[in-house]
Amino acid sequence: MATGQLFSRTTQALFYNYKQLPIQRMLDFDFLCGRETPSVAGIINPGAEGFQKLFFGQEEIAIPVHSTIEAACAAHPTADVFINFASFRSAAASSMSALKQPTIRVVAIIAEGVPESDTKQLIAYARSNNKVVIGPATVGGIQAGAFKIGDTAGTIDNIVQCKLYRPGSVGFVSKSGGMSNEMYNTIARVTDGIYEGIAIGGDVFPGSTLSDHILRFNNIPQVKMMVVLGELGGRDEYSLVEALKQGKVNKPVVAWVSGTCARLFKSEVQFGHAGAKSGGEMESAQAKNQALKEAGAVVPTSYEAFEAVIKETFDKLVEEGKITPIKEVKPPQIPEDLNSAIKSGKVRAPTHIISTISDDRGEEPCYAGVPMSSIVEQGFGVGDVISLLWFKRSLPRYCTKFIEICVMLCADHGPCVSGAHNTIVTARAGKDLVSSLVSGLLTIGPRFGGAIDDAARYFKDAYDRGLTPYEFVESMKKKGIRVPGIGHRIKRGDNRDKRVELLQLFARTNFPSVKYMEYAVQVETYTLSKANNLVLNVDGAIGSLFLDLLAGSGMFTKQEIDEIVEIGYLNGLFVLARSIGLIGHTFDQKRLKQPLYRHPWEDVLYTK
Ligand code: Q5B
Repeated sequence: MATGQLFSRTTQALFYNYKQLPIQRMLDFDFLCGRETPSVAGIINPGAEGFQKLFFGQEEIAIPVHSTIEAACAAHPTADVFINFASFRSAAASSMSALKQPTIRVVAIIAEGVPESDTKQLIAYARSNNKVVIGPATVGGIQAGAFKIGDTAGTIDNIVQCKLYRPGSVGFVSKSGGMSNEMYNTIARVTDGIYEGIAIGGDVFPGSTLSDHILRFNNIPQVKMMVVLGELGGRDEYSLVEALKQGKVNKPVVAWVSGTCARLFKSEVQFGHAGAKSGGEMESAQAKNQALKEAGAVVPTSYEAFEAVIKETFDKLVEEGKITPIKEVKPPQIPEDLNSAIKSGKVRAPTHIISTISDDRGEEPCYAGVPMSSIVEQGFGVGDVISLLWFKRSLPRYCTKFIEICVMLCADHGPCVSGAHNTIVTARAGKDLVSSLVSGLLTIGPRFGGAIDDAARYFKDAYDRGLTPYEFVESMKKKGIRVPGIGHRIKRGDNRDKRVELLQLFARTNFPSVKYMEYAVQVETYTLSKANNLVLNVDGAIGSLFLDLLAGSGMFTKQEIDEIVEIGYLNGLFVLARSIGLIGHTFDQKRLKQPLYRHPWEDVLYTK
């Protein structure tokens, strides 16, 4: 293992597998420490490329995302730490790829359950290439005031509490990541704090050992004393015992091996970590504590006494003048995320969107307050859903049935009408469903299918003002406006539109009143006397009948009816209905494998 420092205030890492929270925690730590550059240079998200937006203090930064380890290393040649958040299935392969990159020096493997044979290969490769592996099954490590791996040391509050935003004099190494958080706190209470802390991970074969890190700390001048937290199981602590015995460590080591309670159990006990099981006597916590003590480490009598001996050792170093207590600095305040501040009730923020028709936040989505399950259980139809989402109320069945009839009757009117023609041409140009549909929908307007709202507006105005059909039509003529809802390209007085007849029949049978429709029929009688094509068309029939529905259902105030007519809800019925046909025409053309459409020359008048 390389001697000395693993990290510095300029160390940058590549983060494998996009995990928003640990990356953000690293960047928050950077800000807290006053780093100038973010500690995450790039993210590797296999198969994806681009950028991820994250916060660096108050500012948002875009961190590049690379699809391969090779590409990330090439793009960030100074990033020498690889933080591997891959699952246990892919952690070994990705870690080996990273170790093989010349730019990578340290690999931290977070996953638990990496096969031991794979870990052994990683260790062998790392050692023979002078690289460092931290983990597997680790939270990582931290150099106070400089660099932090992933979730190490937990929340920002904890980091501030443990004074990890600035370096202290203690080198700490443990097996357990969870216990390292506890120890950062303990050490901060009784010393000037951590210089560097590493959790080597709880597997039987850790990538780097307790003694690897102690020997490294021994070479770092800023580290004045070391604290070790081992655990029962395995023999890792004995390499530290050997190092102590051989005099390779000349700074005080305070150590405790946890798991002394294992003796209270009659059979072999497996604790949380894969490596933490009581094996033979040598692997017991008692034996290891004894061996460490005999080798010269300061070993307390129990975990409870650990804090006191750390304090004693630190105070002694201060007394001897080997440690000069550092000047405290106040870390900057990390801006709180808006979401968590809102959640905790600390701030309020104006919303950017207001919505009153649906809500998907509960257990099931609701349309105008009606849950999906009720819609299904009560046998609601499309008409009911339209009445909830467009009119925000449950309309009587005859109304929703009328809406459904409108949708069914207007779903299509053959391939020759404007909308279908456009859709067909678009589909034959090789465009996709949405493009073909939209090109057809865009033809809906005042002449084609989109005259329903205007028909309702003009018929309502004329009827409410008591104009005779003659006065109405002639006043429109004077203004040069064609009566919306009147006239058709192929329908005639002697060839009525069947759809209009069906709608009228339904309304006469079911509506309490059809006064607006009867008025439209009188208008038609007058326009037919002028020209045989000036029939009441489907737009005019729907427009006038919807006025009757709104007025006769008793579900709308006069003001609401005026608003519906003014806003113009009713063309929506044609848009919705005709989408069904336009989608059908798109599929039809695709199914028939129709080639690119080209309009024939003979059908164009070329003139100057
Ligand atoms: N004249 C629909 O016209 C059409 C008049 C009028 C007074 C009128 C025309 C019109 C109002 C808009 C309307 C919805 C453009 C139609 C639909 C869906 C569809 C379509 C499908 C489907 C047809 C001949 C003479 C001229 C005009 C006069 C015509 N309309 N006068 N009020 N409303 N209607 N649109 O046949 O003296 O010779 O100059 O704009 O309600 O789109 O199936 O195809 O389901 O897909 O082209 O049903 O009526 O008649 O332009 O040759 O005019 O009649 O002023 O008089 P045409 P033009 P003059 S339903």
